[in-house]
Amino acid sequence: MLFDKAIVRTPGKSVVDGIDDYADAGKPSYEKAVAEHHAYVELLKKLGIAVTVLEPLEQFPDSCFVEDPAVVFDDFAVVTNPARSTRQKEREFIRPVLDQFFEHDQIFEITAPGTLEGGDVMPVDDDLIYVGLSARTNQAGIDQFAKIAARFGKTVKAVPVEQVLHLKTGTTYLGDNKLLVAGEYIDSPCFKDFDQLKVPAGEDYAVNCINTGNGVIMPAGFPGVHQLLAENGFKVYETDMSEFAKIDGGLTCLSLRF
Ligand code: CIR
Repeated sequence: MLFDKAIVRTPGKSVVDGIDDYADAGKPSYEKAVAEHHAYVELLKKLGIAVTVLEPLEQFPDSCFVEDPAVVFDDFAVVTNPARSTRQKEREFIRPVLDQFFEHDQIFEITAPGTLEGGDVMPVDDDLIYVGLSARTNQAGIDQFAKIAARFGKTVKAVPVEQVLHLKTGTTYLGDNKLLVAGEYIDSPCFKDFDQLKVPAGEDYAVNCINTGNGVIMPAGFPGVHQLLAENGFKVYETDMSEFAKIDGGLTCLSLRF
């Protein structure tokens, strides 16, 4: 098992107004989003994860994407500084939650002019973390994060994100040197030392997967990625993400895992 705890936040009715910079596929249905979220939580539980479910925050349409305002590891946590104004104050609501799991001196903060969102943070082993330099995460944010991570013996490598929202919208790490890659990260020199599992054309959304250690969770409806994961020896679990996909959200965005 790669993690045994997860924190999630139930979507509020305002989820229909979540930021949609990329998908352009209409507004999500609140009822369907809640049902999909519930199924996601149940699947995590079934795979042995202890899930903390937070109350909806109606004033923040994107607050179910709890991965962005914080980054968590076994021994420290970072409250980030989300770039978009409608998301910035989510940090104030995640801090008290982190206080339940971490000591005061294990919690750090990214501050202006630094911006950083958890969707850009991809740990690949115990001491290496890739961080996307994206529309949401700037160099000042990466520099602050790298200093914090260094205190815990971790090295940060910055990777440009040009065509997608966050780094993990384009690649996710499955463990054992296996990297699922799509679009701009296929054959990218940044990741040349990994065994690249290349997402077939038209299935880029499904690059955002979660390896729980007891199986890989992937979004429903992408047979090419399902086959790719199965061929590589992973037990695969699909869950419907249709409503979150409409506001650029993937599987990893919906939880903090540690
Ligand atoms: C946003 O644009 O901020 C949300 N609509 C989607 C956030 C997705 N988060 C993630 O990939 N970690």
